Amino acid sequence: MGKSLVTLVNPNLVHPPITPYALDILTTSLEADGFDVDVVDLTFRRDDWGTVLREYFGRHQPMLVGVTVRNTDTIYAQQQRGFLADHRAIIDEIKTLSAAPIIAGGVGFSSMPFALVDYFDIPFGVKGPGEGIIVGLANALLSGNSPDTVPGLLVNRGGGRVEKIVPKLGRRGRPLASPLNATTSYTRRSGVPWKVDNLRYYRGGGLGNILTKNGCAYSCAHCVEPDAKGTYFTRRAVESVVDEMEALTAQGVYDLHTTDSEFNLVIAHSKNVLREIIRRKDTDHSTPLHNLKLWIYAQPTPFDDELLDLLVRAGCAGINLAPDHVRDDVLDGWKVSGGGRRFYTFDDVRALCARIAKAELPVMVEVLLGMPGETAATMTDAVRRTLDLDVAVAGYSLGIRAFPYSPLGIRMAERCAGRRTLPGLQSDSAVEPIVLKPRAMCASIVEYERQFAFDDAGRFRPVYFLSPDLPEDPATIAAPNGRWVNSVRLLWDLVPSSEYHRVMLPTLPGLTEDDNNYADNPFLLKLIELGYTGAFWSHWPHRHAIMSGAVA
Ligand code: B12
Ligand code: SF4
Repeated sequence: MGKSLVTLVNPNLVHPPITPYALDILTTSLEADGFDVDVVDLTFRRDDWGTVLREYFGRHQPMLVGVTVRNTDTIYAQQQRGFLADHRAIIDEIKTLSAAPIIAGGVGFSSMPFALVDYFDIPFGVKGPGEGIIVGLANALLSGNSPDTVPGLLVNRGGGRVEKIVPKLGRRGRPLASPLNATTSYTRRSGVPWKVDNLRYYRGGGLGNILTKNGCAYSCAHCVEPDAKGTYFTRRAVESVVDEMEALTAQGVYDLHTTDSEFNLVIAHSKNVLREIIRRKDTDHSTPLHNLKLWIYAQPTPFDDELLDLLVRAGCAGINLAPDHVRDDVLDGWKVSGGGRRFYTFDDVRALCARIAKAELPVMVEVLLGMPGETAATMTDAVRRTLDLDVAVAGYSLGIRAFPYSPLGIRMAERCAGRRTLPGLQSDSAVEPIVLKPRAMCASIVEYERQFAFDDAGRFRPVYFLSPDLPEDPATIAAPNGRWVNSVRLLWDLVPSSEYHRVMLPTLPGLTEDDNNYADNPFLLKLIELGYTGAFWSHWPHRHAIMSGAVA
């Protein structure tokens, strides 16, 4: 028996299921501090989650309930599906079943945490890594201390007022105590009741996951991650990371996707992780790491030959590379380091793809179309030049979700200045022009964040940006819910049908059967049913044969 019981709930109802890694991390820290922890996972019971909650809370009275909110919505311009209403329904049900206070966190949650504490009407929240803070809160509640003594905690004062308990800051404005457990291995389990079941997720989703470092110090205009995860890199201890990989592969979870924002930034650390995997494989013929298949997210630089060689030897199975575009005029001021400098050119991308192809590692390149300055000409150039790359799959998306603290979102709010909408701001569910206010014009942080997900009447209205310089009718651009249909069609026209097999394109209802959205994607669900594992994109070129049953 531990000090007291903390219950962690996973409300993610999207399939294929993704292991709620965060809950293993929180469990590790809470257990290390002497708490009992139950994980109530609703993902595999998405059709009867109410029953699960009623049965669980009928028998258990935790002192604190934690809810993880991984995604706010699909962030996919052509299928703008929201998850917040489902999450709120689950949280409301927990409130009727348990008197325990509720705390929420998660990467999606952290993209608008003040607004979501208010929206879910819960007493507490956390932005960014939450293991230190949830342990602090559980101890404060247990000992009768005020939650206001927990640095970094978001506290709901009611009436739309949410405050952050200011942490003590040290060098370069970083908190004195790291909110992240960067030293120990996180406990990963399979088949243990009331814990995250890593093997079940692997069988049901084809991937496990592993974190080697947290945060991102870069400042790409479209990106929510530096703000939501942390604006600096916190490296995890190399031994602990590889111990964890060994534990997962021993449980039969062979395909591990990195959950770093980008695996190759802080390249010395990435190499050390890979060297440690190789060292164990070379010295121990029985280590389950021989079964490891590692899938990584990477930027085009830094990426030298040594990194490539180490990746191959460590068991890398595929690289998801994000050059995002090919043209300097579009990338300038967009893909930049924390200091505002561009960190790669398209020549770097071309050379890197050639080197990786030589090493026979599959690559998917991601291209993000529709950012400011995009025209039919720049889009044409981007498609042509990326199709020339020697890669297994090229994925194109059109339009970007604007978030309260992504550089693009901040800029859009400043340019609207609470007075006018901007050409390019769009939401499928908007019923009036989208007029954003900068933070300084809002009465509270809650008001500032909320406008990126809800309209004035409280309806879900996620804000997207699509370049108004693309070949759309003026009426489409003027309408708050206009669809960039011409641009989607243009994209399809730019790709010769001989290339369709290896290309992921945005779709519109009725335009095509192919869909590159991960959430409840029919092809993906079929892959899982047939027992495929590994990154979704690696099977994409064979999708027609797989769907028609020609390959199993
Ligand atoms: C890897 C990844 C993927 C992989 C996952 C592979 C795998 N098996 O894990 C794939 C490609 C499959 C994927 C899919 C999707 N993804 Co994704 N993904 C990521 C990525 C890079 C890592 C997520 C992760 O596991 N992080 C590591 C964990 C440990 O960190 P964490 O969850 O933040 O947890 C910490 C804190 O948040 C906090 N915390 C978390 N929960 C809680 C709870 C409490 C109570 C407390 C106190 C604290 C707390 O403490 C934790 C430990 O420090 C993130 C971006 C990022 N850098 O995190 C995007 C990201 C989470 N994905 C995103 C999205 C949108 C999706 C999709 C919906 C895309 C789509 N339309 O199909 C799908 C989701 C489908 C689903 N079933 O949920 C968005 C979410 C944005 C948002 N606002 O909602 C992100 C942020 C990417 C982005 N830049 O926008 N994804
Ligand atoms: S490198 Fe850029 S795109 Fe990648 S996580 Fe960092 S800020 Fe986001």
